[in-house]
This record gives sequence, structure tokens and C-alpha cells, in this order.
Amino acid sequence: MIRNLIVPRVLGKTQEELRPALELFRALGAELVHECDDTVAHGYQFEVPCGTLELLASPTAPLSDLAVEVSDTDAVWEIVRQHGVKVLREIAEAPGGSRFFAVEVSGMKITFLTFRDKIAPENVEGTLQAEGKRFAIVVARFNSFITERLLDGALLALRQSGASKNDITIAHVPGSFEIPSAARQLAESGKYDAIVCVGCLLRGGTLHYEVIANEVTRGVGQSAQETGVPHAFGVLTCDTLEQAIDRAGLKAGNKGYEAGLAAVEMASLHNKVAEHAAGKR
Ligand code: DLZ
Repeated sequence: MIRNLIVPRVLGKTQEELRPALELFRALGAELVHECDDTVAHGYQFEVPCGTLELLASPTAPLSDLAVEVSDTDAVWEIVRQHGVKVLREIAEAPGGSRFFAVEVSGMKITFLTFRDKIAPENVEGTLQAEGKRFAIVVARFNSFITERLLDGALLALRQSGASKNDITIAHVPGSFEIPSAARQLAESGKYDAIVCVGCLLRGGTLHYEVIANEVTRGVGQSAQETGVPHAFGVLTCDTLEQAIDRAGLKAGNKGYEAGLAAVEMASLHNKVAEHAAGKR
């Protein structure tokens, strides 16, 4: 519930007296996140990696010894009332944009407050909603006993997330080595919101296993980065067939299903980041 501890310090009676300190902190790279101006003080809050320094200009001494920024002043107000703590200022909106109240406990004057307009980091997150989005799955035939189960998993994830059958294309390639080129062609067509790559490389059966595994991983990653279309990686790289069976639906879940969900989330995130970036312009 507590977001931040703020210890206000009055450095002068006027803003003019505050200016040298403001300029110094700005020059040091502290970010001005909030400016408040109420009847008794004018405050500037600078955010630093661990803590907030508030510089105040005020003709009077600060009301409190400690300011505690909380996520919900009203909820804290209820807790304080239940504890029978002495109230110095009833809960109210301050002209400077905060909702606050002040109490005295053990001789310490504390102000609890929430800022309405404080700068907060912005979060952009994808959802698992696939309605209206188009997907391509590239699946290797080699080790089809495994890859068919991975394909089923990927299809299930897409369908459960709301993708229509008509919006899913499945491209079959001979082996995992061929996945990147097919994925790239599909991505470059501009018809798909995300590509799911499905294959199974077994160390036991492939002498040049490391080489192929590295190449497939690099190729899929490169296709994603250069086309800008999200690619999910559902290519198993296992030492034994038993491990592969586990990862294709038994003990260790189904990696095709996981890749399907990753594709849905990344397709959604891709759109959201684009909208977010457009809004920033
Ligand atoms: C040739 C080969 C071998 C030995 N092992 C695998 C494997 O474990 N998993 C897989 O997906 N593909 C394998 N391949 C086929 C290659 O990926 C590729 O299809 C062929 O080398 C033809 O280019």
C-alpha cells in the first residue's frame, strides 16, 4: 500500500531561494515528476532511483515530519481511524493535486497522501485475444511422431484464444533446417500477425545436431527481427526421444501449445506497441 516515503525539507521561503537547488538537481539528472502549489508551500519532487527528494519554498515550517505516499489515501484513512490515532488534518483534496490527511503518532507528524497526476512508468502488455488475427504455423515433417503433437498443441492454443480456422495457415517443411526460410516467406507476405515455428531436433539421431539447432534458432530470430512479424519458437531440441515425448504433451506440457500462446501474446503486443508509439508522436 505504501508507495514511497517523502521527507519534505523547506530550503527557503520563496521559489527564488529554491532555484539554485532546483538547478543543481536537474543538472545531476534527477527527474522532476511532480510540482505542487498549495496555500502554504510550492514543492518540486525529483525522482531518483531509490527515493524522492522534495524541495519546498514556504514561509512556514513543514506541517509534518514525514510524508508517506500511498496508493489509496481513503483506505489508509480508514486504517488510521480504526487505530484511534490523533488527526491533525482531516482527509481532503489539496489544491496542488494531492489527496491527503495528517496525523500525529508518538510525537511524529505524518502526512499520508496520493498524487493524482504523478508521472508513472507506462506498461504495455499483450493479451491472449486472437480474434481477427491471422497466424501461420510452419511445421517440420522430420520426427513427425513428435511434431504432429506439437502442431496439435499450437492449433489448440490459437483456437482457444479465439483465432478462426480460416485465419490459420499451416506450412509443412521437410525438416527443422527448412523452417526459417518458410517462416520468412510467410512473414514477408504481410498476411500474418505472427508465425509459429514447430519442429523437433534429436541429438541422438543427428550428428550435426548443434549446427542445425543453432542455424534454426538464428534463422527464426533473424526472420522475426528483419520482418518485424513476431515468431514463436516451438522447435524442440532434445537429447532423447523420451525427452521429446515429455515435451510434446506428457510430463513437461506441450511446447507447441506454449509457442501458440506466445504467438498470440506477441501479435497483440506488437499492435499495442505500434499504437502506443503512434500516440507518443
Ligand atoms: C537430416 C536431419 C536429421 C539427421 N535430423 C533431423 C532432426 O532431428 N530433426 C529435424 O527436424 N530434421 C532433421 N534432419 C532434416 C534436416 O532438418 C533437413 O530437412 C535436411 O537436412 C534437408 O535439408
